[in-house]
Formats: sequence, structure tokens, C-alpha cells
Amino acid sequence: MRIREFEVRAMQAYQNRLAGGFLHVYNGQEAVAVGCIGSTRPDDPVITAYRDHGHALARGMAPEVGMAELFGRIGGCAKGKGGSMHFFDAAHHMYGGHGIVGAQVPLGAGLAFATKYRDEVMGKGRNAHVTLCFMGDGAINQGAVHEAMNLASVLELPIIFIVENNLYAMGTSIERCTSAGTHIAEKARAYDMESAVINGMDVLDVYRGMKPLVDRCRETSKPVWVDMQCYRFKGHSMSDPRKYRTNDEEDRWEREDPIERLAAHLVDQDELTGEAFKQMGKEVRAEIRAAVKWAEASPEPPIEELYHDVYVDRWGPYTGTSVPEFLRRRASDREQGNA
Ligand SMILES: Cc1ncc(C[n+]2csc(CCOP(=O)(O)OP(=O)(O)O)c2C)c(N)n1
Ligand SMILES: [Mg+2]
Repeated sequence: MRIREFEVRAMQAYQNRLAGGFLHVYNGQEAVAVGCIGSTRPDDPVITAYRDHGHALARGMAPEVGMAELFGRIGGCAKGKGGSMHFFDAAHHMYGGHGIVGAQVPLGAGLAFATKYRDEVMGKGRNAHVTLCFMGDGAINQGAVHEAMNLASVLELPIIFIVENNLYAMGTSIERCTSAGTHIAEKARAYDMESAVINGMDVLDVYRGMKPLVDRCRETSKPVWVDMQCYRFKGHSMSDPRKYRTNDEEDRWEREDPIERLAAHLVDQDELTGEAFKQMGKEVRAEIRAAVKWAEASPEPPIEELYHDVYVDRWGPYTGTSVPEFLRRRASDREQGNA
């Protein structure tokens, strides 16, 4: 509910020009991030593409920090320099937020390699971490994805690749045969990798499907490939009139709303009353309203921020220099062919 409300307010803020750049919202896919991340430990790395607000919030990012990032403010998770597509939160082991389709997948394999190396070689106990690497159905035809899958299998990396199969890559339906072969899960076979198909519209199905995979991956350090079937309720981004699909189709999927579905289940099980559900809605709306206020009050980053966070060291090879000095030395280094 927090993710949904965050997205509703993000869309509003975008229309009011409080947020710029691109905005890809996660409405309809909430159960995927929540169920998958819920089946990991808080220190397991998570990485995803540009539709990333839900993963960051599920990982524990404070909504006001996310909202400030959307607004380009210094209080944002990337000091307002990344925006919607680059929600990073190292403290919560959330490694973005990546705009190039499929580019996060080799990075995900790298995260898994790093944790395995530390856990095994540096003696912190075998396979203590599992990396969750999310991608869209549009990413599965990128070459880098297949290189990462191959290496993950050959090097036995503890990673779960989760294809958030929402049936569309921008305006292209997966039914238009953009990918050879009809079953996404089958692609794992070429890499001798276990695979699963999970209903991403039901958070309990997601959790029950993912938990054994995560536990086994932690134990065996073997990669897994998941076809997570879901649907995005809104357009690809804010500038998408959705002419490539029918209202009927959208209505059909909206009846599968993962939030309504969980609420109905809990009411049915006498775990929740309709009144308590309404109250939760109120609390979430107040929380996100406050997040918007906090973000609006956060200042824009000062001009010096332009040169920070470019290198691991604040100024890279130019540590300790002022901005003009940095520019002068860099230009002179370039002239001499040193930089
Ligand atoms: C390498 C590359 N090619 C093209 C694009 C433009 N582009 C942005 S999103 C997108 C569609 C990706 O769809 P999918 O992976 O299914 O993710 P979804 O938006 O459905 O979450 C494309 C083609 C890009 N960002 N990067
Ligand atoms: Mg897609």
C-alpha cells in the first residue's frame, strides 16, 4: 500500500512539474518486489532496472528520501542527482535503479560474485548472501543478460534472476514474438539453470514460490531464473497513451489487483477487518503526504555537488582541490594526455 500511494503521489508530482526526467511507476507489480524481497535477508543485495521505486521502498528506503530524489533535492537517496531511475541505497543493500535495459544484469552477477568471494575466500561462512537481480521481459534478449546467465552458472554464483514479465516492453507485446521460443522459463535450460514460473499478482504466491528458491540458492550457490508473471496498470512511462492495448484487457488485470487480493484474503481468514484496512489506507496516505512535504522542503543540491560522487574518492585524482582548480588541473591533464 505504501508503494502504491508513493506512485500515485509521484505521478501527481510529475504532472505538477515537481519531478522531472522520466517516471516509470510500479502500480500493479507491488506484490513482486514485496514477496521477493520479503524472502531475503536485509543484507542480501538487490538490483533492478528503472522501474525501481517499489524495490527501494520494499528494501526499507524511507519514502521521503525517495520522493526527494524524484524532486531532484539534496535529501534524495542520490542527492537528487539520479532521479526516478536511480534509486540507490547502499545501507539497505539496494544497488539501483539502472536506465539501460539489461545493464543491471551483469552488475547483479558482479554483486553475487563479490558476496561469494567475501563469504568464501575471506572466511565469512559459505554462501551467506543471495543477490536478487530483477529485469523486465524486454531485457531478456539483451546480449549482456545471456553473458551474465552463462557466467552465473559456470561460476556458481548465488543469484536469482527475476524477469518481471508484465507482457510489454514499452508498447511491444511479448505476444509479438520479440523473443524466440515461447516460454521465458525455458531459456534457463541453455545455461543448466533451475527455473520457475510464479504468479506475480499474488504476494503469497510470490513469497511461497521465492522463499524455497532463495533458501536453496543460499545453500547451494546455484543461480535460478524466474518468470514472474505480472502486469503494469499504468503506461510504460508518463508519456504513454497505451494505445497498444485494450480497456478490456486493463480492466481484466485490474480485477487481479494484488493489494485488494491480499486484503480480501486476510478478511476471509479473519485476520483483518474492512475497518482496519481502511485505517491502513489512511495512515499510508498521511505518511506519503508528509514525504512529499519533506521532499519539497529539501533544498536543491549546491553547484559543487556536480563534481562529487563521480569517483569513489570525492575528487578522484584531484582530491582536496576547489572547483576552478579541479577544472584547470583536469584540462591540463587532458592536454598532456594524462586523463
Ligand atoms: C539498451 C536499451 N535499449 C532501449 C532502451 C529504451 N527502453 C527503455 S525501457 C524499454 C522497454 C523495456 O521493457 P521491459 O524490460 O519489459 O521493462 P518494463 O518497462 O516492462 O518494466 C526500452 C526499449 C533502453 N533504455 N536501453
Ligand atoms: Mg515489460
